[in-house]
Amino acid sequence: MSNSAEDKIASLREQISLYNDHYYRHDAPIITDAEYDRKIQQLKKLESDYPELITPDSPTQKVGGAVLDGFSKVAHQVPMLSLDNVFNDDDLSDFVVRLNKRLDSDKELVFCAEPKLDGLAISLLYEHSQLIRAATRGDGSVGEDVTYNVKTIQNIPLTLKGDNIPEIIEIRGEVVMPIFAFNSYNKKAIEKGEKGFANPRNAAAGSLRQLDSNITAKRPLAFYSYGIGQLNGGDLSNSHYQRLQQLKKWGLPLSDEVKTVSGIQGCLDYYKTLLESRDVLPYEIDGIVYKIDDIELQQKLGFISRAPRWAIARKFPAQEEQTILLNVEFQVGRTGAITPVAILEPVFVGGVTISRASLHNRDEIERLGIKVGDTVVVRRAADVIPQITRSLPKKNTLSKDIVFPTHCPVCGSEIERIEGEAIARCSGGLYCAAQRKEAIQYFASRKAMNIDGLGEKVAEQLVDEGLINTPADLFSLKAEQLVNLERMGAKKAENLINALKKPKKTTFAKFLLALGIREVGEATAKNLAEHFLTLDALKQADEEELQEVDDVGEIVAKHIAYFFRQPHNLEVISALIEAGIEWPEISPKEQKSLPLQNKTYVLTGTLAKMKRNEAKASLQALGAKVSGSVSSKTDCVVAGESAGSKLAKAQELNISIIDEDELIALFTSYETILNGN
Ligand code: JCF
Repeated sequence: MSNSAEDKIASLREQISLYNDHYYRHDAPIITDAEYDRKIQQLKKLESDYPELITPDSPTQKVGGAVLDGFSKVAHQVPMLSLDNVFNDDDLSDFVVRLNKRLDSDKELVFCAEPKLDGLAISLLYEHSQLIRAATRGDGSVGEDVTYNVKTIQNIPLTLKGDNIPEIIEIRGEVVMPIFAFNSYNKKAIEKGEKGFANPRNAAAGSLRQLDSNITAKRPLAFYSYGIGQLNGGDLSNSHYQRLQQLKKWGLPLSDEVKTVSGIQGCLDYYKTLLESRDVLPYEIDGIVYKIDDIELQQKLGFISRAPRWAIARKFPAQEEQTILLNVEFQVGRTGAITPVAILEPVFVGGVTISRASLHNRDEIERLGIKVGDTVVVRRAADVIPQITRSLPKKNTLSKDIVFPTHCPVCGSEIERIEGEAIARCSGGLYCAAQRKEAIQYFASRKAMNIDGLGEKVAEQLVDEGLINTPADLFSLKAEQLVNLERMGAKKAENLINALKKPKKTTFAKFLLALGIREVGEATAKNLAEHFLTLDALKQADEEELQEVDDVGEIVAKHIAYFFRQPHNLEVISALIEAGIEWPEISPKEQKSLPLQNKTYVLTGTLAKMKRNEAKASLQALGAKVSGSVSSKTDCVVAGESAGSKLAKAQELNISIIDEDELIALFTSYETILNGN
């Protein structure tokens, strides 16, 4: 016997016992299930090589659960066992072959097959049809009394209904949080700034093991039966499958997927079918459970310390693996959105090797609380993009904070993050190479500069070939430069050059739209043009003045002001004007003459009879500017309830002040204008 085997065994047992503690006692695993299974397999292998080292307290010999303080203890009359696992078809076949040998029979064995739900095992004790006690599995002999909590689970009947109900029957099954419920619960938790659960299994276990059943009652849990423990009376079938169907008739929930299958091939086929429908099941499953269907054969086979000999779990490939976060890169999208991307030590999960995963945005990084160097969990469900779902406790004390850049990694422009928005963006706009294609395409689009023959493909080629960097460069293109582009030719090139002559005569509104300022669409561009009349006036407007424009709120005003502060954008604008783009001046006379033309109003305090937005819109409809602060330029202050410093300032500056009723009277007198007549 090698000393190192003994050491390895001791070390594995110690590790596993720590993992068990976190998983079963705290409902907060510190490694993935896949990693845990590998540790158990390693230990099993060593123990089978050195059977003299097996001890009854080895994690391979006992059920891993724990009993929490605060719950009453329940002794299970019939031990609540766990299951042995296999991870491939060969080991599953070996299991069936072994059973045939043990039973000294070569008849094809019939199995009851079912999905292995990833939740928490529970025992429900019914006496005279009444649910009198519910318990967790605990260590298999002693569990926790969770009767009050379990009674809040909607699909568990408090009374069994039907014929031939045994005097005493203990039903065993799994409590889960259905995936749909888990997702919506977590979404809400995250919106509230809470952490959410790592996965549906933790959600179920954490919800059920609450000392306050009011908390459990608020959690969307569900139960599915898988077997019977203690049993007195009744006259049950000798088939495990038929017994489960009987439970269903008495009102107990049963998974729709439970089936009987025959022999090795039957087991393999069932596995394949269920693996394919894994993602459409309402609950998370981590494998298949096969049980000998004949109860007499089950009894003949009996069990070893922690698991029955007549059952096996065939695990599915893991959807979650752990790996190291090596670095975080920041990508710039076509709209300037900055996306942090996790660079991972490559890991095989869900059938593919993953080395990168989007971290979405800064909020997500904060929520995950991850640092470079951390061990993270990567999840990849079939056909879903890989996600980092959580970080595991630090192994690496040298972890480094993820630093969000202040400047665009592509063009060096400042990165802008509007308060209340999750996405940070490069402010480079027209100047940033990452955004060039998008910007040029938008510039040329029908509703903006309307350049015929300049669609997505051509814009891409022009940028990729280095023929243009900004929309201004479009106007110095020569036909000779275009003819060699793919699918272009002389005729098309000439057409495009001709088309580029036309948009030079445009309107101020279309020009503004073409600049692609964030959140400035057609309507806003038109309002801006009509309000400011000239490009210079617009460039100089501050956020407050911008908000005087119809439809321009705080955020849009920020975007506009920001855009015109960027030197790169001003350069592109100058180049465009120099290239000959022009528009007819909008004469102030074209504006409708309105009663409050050139008057500036300030709204302050609380309005009781109308919304502030409505008041603002009506004032603007009458031609007034509505400003956020009182100055010598203010013509009138509307003071609502508990108006404060702005009212005082108006008094100080001797500005005319009206109350809400006077404002309403004003609106009434201009009713015809406000109603659009
Ligand atoms: O779905 C399960 N997690 C599950 C666990 C299903 C079963 O039929 C089980 C089990 C644990 C022990 N059967 C046993 C005997």
